Amino acid sequence: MNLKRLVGLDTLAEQYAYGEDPEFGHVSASRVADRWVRTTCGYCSVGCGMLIGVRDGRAVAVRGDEHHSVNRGKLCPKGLSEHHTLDAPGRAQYPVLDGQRVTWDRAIDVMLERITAIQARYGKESFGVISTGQLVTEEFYTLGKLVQLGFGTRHYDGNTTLCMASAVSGYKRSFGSDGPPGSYEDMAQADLILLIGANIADNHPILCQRLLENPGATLIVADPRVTKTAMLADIFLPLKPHSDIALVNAMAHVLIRDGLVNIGYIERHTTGFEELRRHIAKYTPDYAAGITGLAPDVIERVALLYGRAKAAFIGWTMGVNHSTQGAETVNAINNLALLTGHIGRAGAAPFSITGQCNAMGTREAGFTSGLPGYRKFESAADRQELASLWGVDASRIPVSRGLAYPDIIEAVLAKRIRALWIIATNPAVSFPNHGVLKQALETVEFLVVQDGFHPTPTSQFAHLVLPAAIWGEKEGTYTNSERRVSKVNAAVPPPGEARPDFDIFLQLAGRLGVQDELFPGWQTSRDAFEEWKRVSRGRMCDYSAITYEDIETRGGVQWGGERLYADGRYPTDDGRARLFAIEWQPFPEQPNRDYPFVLNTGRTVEHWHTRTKTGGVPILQGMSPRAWLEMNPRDARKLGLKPHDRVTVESSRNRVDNVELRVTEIIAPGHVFMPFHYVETNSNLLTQSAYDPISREPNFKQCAVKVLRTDQ
Ligand SMILES: Nc1nc2c(c(=O)[nH]1)N[C@H]1C(S)=C(S)[C@@H](COP(=O)(O)OP(=O)(O)OC[C@H]3O[C@@H](n4cnc5c(=O)[nH]c(N)nc54)[C@H](O)[C@@H]3O)O[C@H]1N2
Ligand SMILES: Nc1nc2c(c(=O)[nH]1)N[C@H]1C(S)=C(S)[C@@H](COP(=O)(O)OP(=O)(O)OC[C@H]3O[C@@H](n4cnc5c(=O)[nH]c(N)nc54)[C@H](O)[C@@H]3O)O[C@H]1N2
Ligand code: SF4
Ligand SMILES: [Mo]
Repeated sequence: MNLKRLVGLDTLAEQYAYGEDPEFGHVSASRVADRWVRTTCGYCSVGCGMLIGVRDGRAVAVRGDEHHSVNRGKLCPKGLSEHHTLDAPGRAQYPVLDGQRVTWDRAIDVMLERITAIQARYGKESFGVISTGQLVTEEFYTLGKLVQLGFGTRHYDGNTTLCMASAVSGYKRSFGSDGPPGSYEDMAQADLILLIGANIADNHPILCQRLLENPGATLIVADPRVTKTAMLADIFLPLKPHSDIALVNAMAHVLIRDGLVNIGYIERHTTGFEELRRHIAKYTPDYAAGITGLAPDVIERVALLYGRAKAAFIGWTMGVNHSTQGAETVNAINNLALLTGHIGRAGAAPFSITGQCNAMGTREAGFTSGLPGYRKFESAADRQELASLWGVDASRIPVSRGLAYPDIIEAVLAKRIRALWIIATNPAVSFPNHGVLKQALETVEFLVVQDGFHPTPTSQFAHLVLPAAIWGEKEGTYTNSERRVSKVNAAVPPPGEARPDFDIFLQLAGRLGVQDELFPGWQTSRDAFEEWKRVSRGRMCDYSAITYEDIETRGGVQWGGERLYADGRYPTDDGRARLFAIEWQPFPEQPNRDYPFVLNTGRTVEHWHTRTKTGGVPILQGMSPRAWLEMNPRDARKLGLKPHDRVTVESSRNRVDNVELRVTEIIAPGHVFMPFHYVETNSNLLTQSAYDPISREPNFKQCAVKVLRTDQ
C-alpha cells in the first residue's frame, strides 16, 4: 500500500511546513504567520483539524493540528492549500440585484418583498429553498427554522439529496434512524475492510491513511474502475456498474448457506430473516456472477472472508448512493452486518463515508427529510415536543416533508414553485441533466443565490446575489462522518460586504418580523448552538453536554460515543433492526447501438466539486487543469482514437466537446469515466433525470453515451 506515493501527501506537507511556497519554489517571508487560529477543514467530511496562519489580517498558511484525533497533524493537498480559497479570484463582495450593486438593506427588502408577494399570490409553498452540506450546524438549524416556521414553506432541501440521501434513507429503513454506526478507529481495528464504490485515496485521503495503521487487515475494494483505492486492495472486485445488490445478496446467500450467520444476533435483534432467506435463495454465486461479471469463486471467497472475520467493516460512498437503487443497496449492505453481528463492536460496522464537511450537520439539525434531532415529520409526539421546546403551536410544524431537491426543480418547471433561494450549492454544474435545470433557473420568477463566490455558473442566473462569508471567516461547528463535532473558527474577516450566512438569516428574520418569536435575542452562532443543545437533548445526536470550549480542547466530540447500537437495540417501534429482501434491477438507460458506452462520473483528489474554491488555487488547478475522459485501449483502438485526442462525448440529451482522452486500463472496455468538476466540459449535460424512488438521489454513475473525435 504505497499510499504516500499515490497521493503525494508528504512532499506537499513538508513544503508547507517549512514555509516554502510550492507555487514559486522559494521561502516567502509573507507566508510566515504571526498567529494561528484553530479550526476544521471546510472541504470533505473526514473533518481534519487544522490551524490557519494569519499575518497582517490575511490567511497566509494552513497546517494540520497534531492534537486532533482525526488527522494527527496530516492534511491532504486541498486542506494544505485551503487558505488560498479565501482570497481566490471571484469572491462575492457585495449584494447584486439585476446585475447592479445594491446595499444590504435594499437587497433584503427586495428579497422579502418579492418572496412575500409571490407567496401572497400563489400560496406559501410557491417558495422553495435549496441548501447544502457546507454551512455550520448553527446555520442549518437557523435556516430550517426560518424557512419552515418563518416563511411557512415545506419545500426545503439540499444538495445532500445529490449525495447522502440514499445512506440516510437506508439507515432509517434498516435501523429506524439516520446515524453512521461506526468510527474511523474501526478501520484500524477491523480484520476485514470492504469498500464499495468509495475511492477514499482521492476523496477521503486522510481517512485512507487509517489503512496504513492496519496492514494486517484484508482490504477488498468493489468498483467498476481501477481507482487509486483499488490499487491498494488485497482483493479488487471489478464489478459491472450498478451490480452491487447482486454481489451483496450473493454474499448473504453464502453466509446463510454455510452457517456463517450469527443466529443469536438475528433472533434477538432483527426481523425479516425468513423472508430474506427465501428471497436470496436464488442469489447463488453463479447467478450473481452473471450480473456482476465477477467469477463465482471470487464472490464465494469474499463472502467467506467476511463471514469468518472477527470484525468486518464495510465502507461505502457514491458508487452505492448515486443510484436509482441507492437506498436499497444500503439496506442490502446493512443486511450483511446484521446477519453476522458485524455492528456495534470495535472494528465492525456498516459505515457510510460522508461527502461534504458538514453534510452530517444538516442531517442532524434537519428540516429537510426529517425534523431537528432526527425527529420525524410523521410523528405527532415529535412535533408536539418541538412545538413546546419552541413555544409555538404544533400546527405550525409540517406533518410531512416537503419536496425533495429534484422535485423542487420539477415544481419550478410546473410553476408550482415561483421563487427559489439557492444557498451554497452550484447546481448549474452539479445537478443531473443540465438542460432541465437550466430551464428552471431561466424561468423561475425570482431567484436568489447566496454564495461565497460570484459570478458562479449558478449565480449568473440570479436576480439577486447575496455575498456570503465562507470557511475561515465564520464560527460554528461541523460534524464529520464519524459523528465527531468539531469547532470552526473565523481567522479573517470576509471580503468587502460579504457576511456569514448566519447573519444573513437573522437579518431576514428580523425584517420578516419573526426574530423575537423564533430567534429571541440571538446575535451569534453561539445562541443557535445553545438552543440546538436543548432541542437535541435526549435524542440520538445529543449535544446537551457539549460546549464550544470542550470541542476545542478535546479535538472534537463524537455524539453517541465511539459507536452506535452496541447493545443491539435499534430506534424502531420494536427495538429491532429490519432485514430487507432486495431485488437487483438493471440501471436505467442501458448502452445501445447509438450510445454504446456507459458513462461513469466522479472526482479527483485535487478538485472540490464545481471548482468555485479549488479552481482559484493555482497549485491545485495546475495539477489538474482540465477534464479528461478515460477509455480502455481496446475501445480506443476500435474507434481509432489516440491518447490526448480531443473527444466529444454525447448522450441523447446533449454533448460535451474537447475533452482530453486518456487511454487507460483503469477503465473497463465499454465504460468511460469523466470527472464532473469542470463547467467548461460539464458532465451533467450528459447525465439523466433518473432518481431513486425512495431517497430521490440521482443516478449519476451511469448513462449511455457515444464518443467521437471532436474535429469530426
Ligand atoms: N478531492 C475531492 N474529495 C472529495 C470531494 C471532491 O469533490 N473532491 N467531494 C466530497 C463529497 S461531497 C463526496 S460525496 C465524496 C465522494 O467520494 P466517492 O464516492 O469516493 O467519489 P466518486 O468519485 O463520486 O465515486 C466513487 C467511486 O464509485 C465508483 N462507482 C461508479 N459506479 C459504481 C457502481 O455501480 N458500483 C460501485 N461499487 N462503484 C461504482 C466510481 O468508479 C468511483 O471510483 O467525496 C468527498 N471528497
Ligand atoms: N455527474 C456528477 N454530478 C455530481 C456528482 C457526481 O459524482 N457526478 N456528485 C454530487 C455530489 S455527491 C455533490 S455533494 C454535489 C456537490 O455539488 P455543489 O454543491 O454544487 O458543489 P460545490 O462546488 O461544493 O458548491 C458549493 C457552492 O457553495 C459555495 N460556498 C462554499 N462555502 C459557502 C458558505 O459558507 N456559504 C455560502 N453561502 N456559500 C458557500 C461555493 O462557492 C460553491 O459555489 O455534486 C453532485 N453532482
Ligand atoms: S482529507 Fe478532507 S478534511 Fe482532511 S484535509 Fe483533506 S479535504 Fe480536508
Ligand atoms: Mo457529495
